[in-house]
Amino acid sequence: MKIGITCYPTYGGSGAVATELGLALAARGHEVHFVSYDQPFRLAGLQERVFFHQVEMEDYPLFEHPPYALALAVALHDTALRHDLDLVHMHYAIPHAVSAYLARQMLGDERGLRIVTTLHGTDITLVGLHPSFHEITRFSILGSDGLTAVSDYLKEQTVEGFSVPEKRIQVIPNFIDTHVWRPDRQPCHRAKFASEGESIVMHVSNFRPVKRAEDVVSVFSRIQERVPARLVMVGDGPDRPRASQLARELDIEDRVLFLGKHPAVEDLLSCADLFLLPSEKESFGLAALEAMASGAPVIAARAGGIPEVVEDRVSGRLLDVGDVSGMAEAGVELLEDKDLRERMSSAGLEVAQSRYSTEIVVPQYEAYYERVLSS
Ligand code: GMT
Repeated sequence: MKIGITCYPTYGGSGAVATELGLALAARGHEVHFVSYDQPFRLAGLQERVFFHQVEMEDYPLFEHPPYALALAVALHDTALRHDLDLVHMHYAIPHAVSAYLARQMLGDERGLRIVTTLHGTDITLVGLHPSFHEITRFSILGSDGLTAVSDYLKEQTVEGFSVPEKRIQVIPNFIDTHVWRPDRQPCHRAKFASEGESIVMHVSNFRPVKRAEDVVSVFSRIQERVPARLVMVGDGPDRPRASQLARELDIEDRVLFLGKHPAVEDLLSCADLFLLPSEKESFGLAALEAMASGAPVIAARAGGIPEVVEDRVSGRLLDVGDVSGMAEAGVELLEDKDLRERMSSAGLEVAQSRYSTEIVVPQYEAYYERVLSS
């Protein structure tokens, strides 16, 4: 197949999944064309059958808000025409599904370009619900030929919030390359973050308010009062300054390391003893899956689709959103009990490998594409 893929190229789960999907599809013999305003962050180096087309934007003074959706539609139209694409796969509905719809209209019916849209999270649970986006989001997702959601939770939210018929949405979960995300990954940076006898607690996110980064710091603050530990915060975003300010206020600044954006998070997660994800909303929680595949038990909020990935008391612990003391208690219990930690680590690894590996999930997308193309 000849497939176009559009995603947000910056740091974030939807861009990571879209890129890994494209690379895996190309490795399986398909031709993949990424179309975006920048090269997706995980698209490094050259790979056979993989192409990148940058969306060109005119910097015109009248455009206080440059119309990216239109420029993307033109780029999708152009790529579909020049490379004879069979389908375009849009990751995150806003504005990508709208641009794909426009590109298909511009191509005309006889060209028969198919559109698959994957709903990832706040396109449905937050931004898409806003009155300024709700109707166009509904229109464009209903106008897609195929619709996938990354969890049952997100499918339910789409049915409820956008009156999309249930049977129109196929759940295909996120996935990770278990050869890359693994507990025995080398080099291990452990000694850079903690001294002998200290545990490493980790958090990876884009530090948006939904991630509750300050809860991470508060939970850790209570943990380190009882267990020698360090907190490694990976990623960047709007709430990072508040989280680091809180670490100062709690007088644990010297025990918390803010690494910022890191090009190889897989090298970091394999040294984590515990992963914290106290998000308020999370349609799936790709970071939790990456932690599990890296052998780190997860303490997370019982929010959104997280319980579909992390099983309470099996691969980690789930607590109510904002239950800082409960999360800290669970963290201390895990870090103090090596057997419990190892049991949860093995259980998480097992789930990651048996349900969420590239080998298991990518064929689900291929089969879905075939269905869409033959419908
Ligand atoms: O939905 C967003 O705001 C961004 C998006 C992203 O690009 O990281 O996150 C969502 O998609 C990820 C990949 O499918 C999921 O793992 C995240 O849980 C989801 N984020 C939220 O639902 C907040």
